[in-house]
Amino acid sequence: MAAKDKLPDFSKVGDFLEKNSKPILYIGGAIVVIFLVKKIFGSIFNKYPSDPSNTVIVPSKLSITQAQGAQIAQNMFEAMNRFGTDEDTLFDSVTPLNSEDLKLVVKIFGLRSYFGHGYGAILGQDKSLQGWLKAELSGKNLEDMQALFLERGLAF
Ligand SMILES: [Ca+2]
Repeated sequence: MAAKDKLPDFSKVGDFLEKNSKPILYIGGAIVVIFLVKKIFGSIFNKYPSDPSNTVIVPSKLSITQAQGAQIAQNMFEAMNRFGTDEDTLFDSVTPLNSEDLKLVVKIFGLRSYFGHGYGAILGQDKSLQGWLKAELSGKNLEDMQALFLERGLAF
């Protein structure tokens, strides 16, 4: 009977939530669903091909500076983070790089959330530079880019 006596209080709380917080609950629920979907699909597709954050770079083998590597990573990001893809910028970016340079660019690029045609913070999946390239390029362009990476010891 004690539980029954408390029921009106719970009902009031329920009424309050129903009247005032329904939109917030829906949004909260939607966010939970999005993160669950990200988690589930992320375990299948995420971090492709792998998180490069622990890659060891040998400075003496670099032909570019850290700043140049950062600029190249940014240029490649911008070439992909748009509707369609600026293929010329991608190939012009990778072609002059040696193996260590490309490793540095991949490391600086890190994992960035990809959704649809470019960056997507909430719905996206974390992808490495190679993951972005695989999502953005197709056919001959993808094969040619994979060949450039393979020549530099970074097959994907
Ligand atoms: Ca794009």
